[in-house]
Amino acid sequence: MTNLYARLSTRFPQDRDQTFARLADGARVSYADLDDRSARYAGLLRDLGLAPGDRVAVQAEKSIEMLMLYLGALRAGAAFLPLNTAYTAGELDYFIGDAEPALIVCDPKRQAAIRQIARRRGRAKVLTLDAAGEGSIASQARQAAPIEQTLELDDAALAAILYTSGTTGRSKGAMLSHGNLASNAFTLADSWRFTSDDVLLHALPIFHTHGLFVATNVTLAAGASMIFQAGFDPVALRQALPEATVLMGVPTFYIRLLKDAAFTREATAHMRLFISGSAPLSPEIHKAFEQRTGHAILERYGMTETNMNTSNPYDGARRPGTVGRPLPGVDIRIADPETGAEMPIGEVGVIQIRGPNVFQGYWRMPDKTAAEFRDGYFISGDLGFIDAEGYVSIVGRAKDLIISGGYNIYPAEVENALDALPEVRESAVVGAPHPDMGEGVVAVVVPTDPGFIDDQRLRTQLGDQLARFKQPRRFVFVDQLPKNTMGKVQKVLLRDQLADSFQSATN
Ligand code: MCA
Ligand code: AMP
Repeated sequence: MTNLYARLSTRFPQDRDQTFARLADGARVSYADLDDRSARYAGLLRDLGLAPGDRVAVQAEKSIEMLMLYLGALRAGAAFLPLNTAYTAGELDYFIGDAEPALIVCDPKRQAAIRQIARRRGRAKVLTLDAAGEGSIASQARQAAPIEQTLELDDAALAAILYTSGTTGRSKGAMLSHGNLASNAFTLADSWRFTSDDVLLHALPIFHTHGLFVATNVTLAAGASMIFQAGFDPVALRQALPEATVLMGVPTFYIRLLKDAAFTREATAHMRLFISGSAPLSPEIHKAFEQRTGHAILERYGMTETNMNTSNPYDGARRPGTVGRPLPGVDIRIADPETGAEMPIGEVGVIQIRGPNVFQGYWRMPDKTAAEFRDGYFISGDLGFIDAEGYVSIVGRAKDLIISGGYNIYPAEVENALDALPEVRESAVVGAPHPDMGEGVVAVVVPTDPGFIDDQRLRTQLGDQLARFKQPRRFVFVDQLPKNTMGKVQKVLLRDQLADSFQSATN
């Protein structure tokens, strides 16, 4: 039995009337509801003619219905392909062209644009789902006959494709198998001592690994329940704390929670565990949080391609500034970036990862996949070291990547978009420390006409091309970019020069 849903369901509560999710309007979804609704989605996908491995691309606002569709796709053996709601039509065009989904589910408001793309890019059917969980797919699923049996699959069967941007600016679809997701879900549920009594406060988006796999699969793997919120709202979150036991968030959640004076030791007294990941949590925030609430945030480290790799211990020291030890079953080694030789303890190199959590490769990119592995280890592109007690610290990135509020932005993609504008001769995009988002995007632009400084004109043009979170928050106009003798832009120098860009920022 390797279908992820079938494996998770072995841990569902005996009494299927137990709650799986509580929603903002007070409604409750039981495990029996989950089983029935996901079986209907699986039945609908089968009726629509989807074969195992066919892609279901979904760009929809967060709703419990979207989770039912995810589980239905697992049960039918279809590959779930969630897309950030911020993606523009231009970005979607690439994903749809590359993934060739058999079905696209989108917000009714975007239906016309998506239908156009679908027509141009293949033969995908288009159905709708809105923020309230209503739409053509929801009504068809209600009418559909439930699948009789969750499909039996191999461990390696494709469960999901998640796109991650690339250093060249071209996004790659990371293929995650049922076995990848199952191994990580059970390992994390054990490591973090999840039980059926847990109530996870779910405020993350569900189109990424963190909110979809870590938060949802771990809850299911423990037969636990969740308070399902539409997004991060510090007040709604604080009000739910007395009913919850665990929160999973990106560092920006914790930075913002600390700004709320009512977020106190008493307010968090019912909580068992606060977990952070997706971006570095500063030791200052870790300490301030512990001082305020008495809770030491448990930081862990993961990637779309690998799920979670390391975690600070549940029992034992949660060390600020470290991401903890490799999870059970996961091998981590630190390699010399040039030679690939393994580095001694305490020395910095590229973090490489091996284990049942590591993905199956990039969709239709075998060469790119091969280039990112060495001796069976996936080359993360993160720089770090392991100390004598096995704790991993991440100190930087060998890849040119900005992480803002837990979202990844590849500078090459933003530079390509900028360079294509007539006003821009060339550009360099770097991340600068940002008090709220961790890092903020700064564009250094050499204009075609000297003296041009109209950043608003550039912003407007980028608006239809790049998701809002990828767009530069600051523009700096220069006569020329600093380059080395090879003609390569010296980003280290730019990062130093622009380090104060968001010192007093509210934007
Ligand atoms: C929203 N905006 C952003 C971001 N989010 N800009 C840069 N970076 C962001 N992360 C834009 C909005 O479009 C808006 O633009 C403006 O910034 C201000 O929005 P604001 O209201 O402040 O933002 P928000 O809606 O409160 O969102 C901030 C957030 C959210 C709550 C931190 O970004 C979030 O939920 N992040 C979590 C991301 C996540 O789940 N990452 C996991 C990836 P305008 O004003 O122009 O409209 S999985 C992963 O990384 C690995 C596997 C792992 O280890 O987990
Ligand atoms: P993604 O491509 O969205 O999966 O992002 C993965 C990247 O997020 C990793 O390669 C790291 O650079 C970063 N990341 C995730 N968790 C942490 C963490 N706890 N500390 C530092 N960086 C992290």
